[in-house]
Amino acid sequence: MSRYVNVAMGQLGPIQRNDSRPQVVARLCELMRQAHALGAHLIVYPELALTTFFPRWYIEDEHDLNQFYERDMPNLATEPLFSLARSLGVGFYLGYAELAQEAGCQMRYNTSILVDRAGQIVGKYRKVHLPGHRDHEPWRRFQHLEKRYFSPGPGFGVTRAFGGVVGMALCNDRRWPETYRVMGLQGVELVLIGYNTPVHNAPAPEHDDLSLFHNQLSLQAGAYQNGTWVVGVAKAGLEEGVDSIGGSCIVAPSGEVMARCHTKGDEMAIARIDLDFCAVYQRTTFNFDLHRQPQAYGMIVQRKGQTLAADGTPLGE
Ligand code: ING
Repeated sequence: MSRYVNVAMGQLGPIQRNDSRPQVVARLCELMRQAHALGAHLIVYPELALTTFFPRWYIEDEHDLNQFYERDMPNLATEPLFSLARSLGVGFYLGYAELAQEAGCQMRYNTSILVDRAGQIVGKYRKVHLPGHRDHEPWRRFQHLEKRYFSPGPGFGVTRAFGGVVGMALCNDRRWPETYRVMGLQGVELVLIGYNTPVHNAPAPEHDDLSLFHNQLSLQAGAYQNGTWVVGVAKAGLEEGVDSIGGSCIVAPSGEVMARCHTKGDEMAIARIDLDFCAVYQRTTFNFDLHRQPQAYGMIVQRKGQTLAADGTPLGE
């Protein structure tokens, strides 16, 4: 008897700076209702899905910065989403900026949670790969200050939920093969990834025309090379003058795109996911126990960056 999960993408269009959390939560609830009408068990929302993508600004005032973070989850603003989840029996993945108190210290994380069909938080992830930069770089059309506004999380775990093994990642994580492999080694069958990806990448503008391609390539590679389902969901469109890609899609363990969104606004699309299909790849081509050679991979963990180039010059960042 196959283990099916009906998974919906809850893609968001832009969230402008002055859009209130109640306004945004109402949009998330509308997407959940649409997903429920088509039989969804789970809906995946984007990264930082409660606010505008504020790392695009250099914000000096800590009080101004803190307004983009959640201290508690659920909280007053998100409670309607949790209670709708409970009443409809639809779980969700939600990305948000987390302000945490750890051993008396205030910590900031780019966080996602996994909520089950009873509306209970069953998993929490803190983004490991923080792209961008730490200091104000006025030469850029817009900033990307995730290294300033967040601390990296401890790693990639998995959660038993929705009848299978579910993992989470956030945005830039999807570009790094290590993300999927660490979860693959834990038997992941469904990886959920929200993202905010500007079309323009200031350090490498020649990538801009390929931003949708690189998004899909990363999701497909991660899925195929670990025999897992991967769901990538965007916050898309023109947000505070910055255009971000759409490209939300659901990728099968074969690497095939099974469902996608086709707009850059709020859009729900759904796929019937067969978790048992993972075995078709995890028990054959990507049978890690049979085929992997960890003794050959030591460099992957021992080194952070590349060594010197052949001519002895240090390689760029
Ligand atoms: N955004 C982008 C992402 O990795 C980026 C940052 C864009 C990196 C384009 C490289 C190229 O999709 C976030 N939020 O990580």
